[in-house]
Amino acid sequence: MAQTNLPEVSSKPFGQDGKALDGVRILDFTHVQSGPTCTQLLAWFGADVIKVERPGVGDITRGQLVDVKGADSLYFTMLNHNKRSITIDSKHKQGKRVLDALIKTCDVLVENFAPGALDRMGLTWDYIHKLNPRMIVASVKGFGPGPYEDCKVYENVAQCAGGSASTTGFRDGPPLVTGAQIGDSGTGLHLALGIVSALYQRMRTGRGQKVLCAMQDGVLNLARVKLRDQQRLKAGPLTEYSQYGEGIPFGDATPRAGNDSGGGQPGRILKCKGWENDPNAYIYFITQAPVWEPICDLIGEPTWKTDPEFATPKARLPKLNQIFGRIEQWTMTKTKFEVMNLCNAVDIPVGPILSMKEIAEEKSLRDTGTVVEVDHPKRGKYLSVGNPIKMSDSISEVTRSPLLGEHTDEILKDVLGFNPDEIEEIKKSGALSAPKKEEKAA
Ligand code: CAO
Repeated sequence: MAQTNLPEVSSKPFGQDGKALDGVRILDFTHVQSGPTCTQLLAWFGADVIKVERPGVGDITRGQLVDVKGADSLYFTMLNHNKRSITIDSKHKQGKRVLDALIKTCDVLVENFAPGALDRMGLTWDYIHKLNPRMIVASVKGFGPGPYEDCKVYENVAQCAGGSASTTGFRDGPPLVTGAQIGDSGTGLHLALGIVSALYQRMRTGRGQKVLCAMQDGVLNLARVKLRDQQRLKAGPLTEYSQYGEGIPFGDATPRAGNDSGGGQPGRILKCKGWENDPNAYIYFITQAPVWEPICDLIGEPTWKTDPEFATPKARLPKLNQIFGRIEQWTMTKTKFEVMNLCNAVDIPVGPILSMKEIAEEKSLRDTGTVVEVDHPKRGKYLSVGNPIKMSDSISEVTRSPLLGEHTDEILKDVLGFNPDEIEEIKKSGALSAPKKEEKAA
């Protein structure tokens, strides 16, 4: 066994011996999407996440894309479950006092401010490390060190800079960004892994460290197969790309591959019954080599099983348009779910194009807690995505996002141990509340 200094094996039933990150306290200085995704995951694993927000305003997303007047937006509520909120003006002297106390008591500070903003608050690594040498300081930035390190970055900027946009879309169309938030949520996921690893290393070293995830790096990590293809170009055309079969020469950079599969198994999105009126009546169909024969039988082309023009994957590569055209003639006679049932029965991998409406209504996703209904005092019931990482001994429950500053008092008293006089003094200073209108105007 690799580790010998572990405690006794728990005798409690699985799921009843606390959560994975019980006892870990996070000073959550994140906003918008990338950072909040990370701290939400940590909260689901049991960490006590204390979100620090600017008095009166809070995370800017609270008021963005508002659908229920007077309530926090879905943008905010869906990214900040299971957290507590405290309002602090981080540039106010008394605000700094509260922040210092938080730094001393927390294990991790997570932030995704614009480059330099944390330093401008006086919270440099040296300052934090001196106050609490055990603290892990985790940051999302747009770019790592280099020519662009000072740039502010949002999702689509990262998708473009990380190689995703140049390789997404159709060859004869412009670069495309994807709907999945690989720049924001993807980088938040990467950061969460860095934090958990740093916590693990701290058990050995006793000290904290800096953890940095640049969004460009996170996107590139997810687009790794496209850098693979970039290097393969030197050895000749990328035969699994449709443009090879179409006789279109390759340039010097990985091209956009439309809906071609990124692996060695050719795949396409094909129309299904009803496509004329339903924008999602499509299915992803993969002509995986081991199931070529069942495919031929299903689509009514049994001779293709033995015809040397079609029988081997190599022979099929230049004819993918013809082959998928024939398969589509068949899929167009069935709904996407009928195709799914018929194909899965003979182990042909296919993916129905599910709309968000269908996903929201899918019972199995509700049953596993991947889609959850959450109640909120100001907006009522809404749907959210629960923890996609399921653990048998650390069960996630999704609780609603906090109202702005909802936990300010309990954090000052219970977490930081300030006495009533100190709390009064801090509050009176204005460090925890929005400036009055006249002060703002002045
Ligand atoms: N009290 C006082 N001031 C506060 C505060 C608080 N509680 N919280 C934030 N602020 C201040 C910051 O100190 C900063 O002030 P200065 O610029 O004067 O130092 C100011 O608010 C604005 O912070 P910001 O620059 O981070 O915010 P922005 O809206 O201008 O930029 C974003 C947003 C996302 C582009 C930028 O934060 C960024 O590039 N972050 C890193 C990359 C990232 O995470 N991007 C993904 C965003 S998710 O889509």
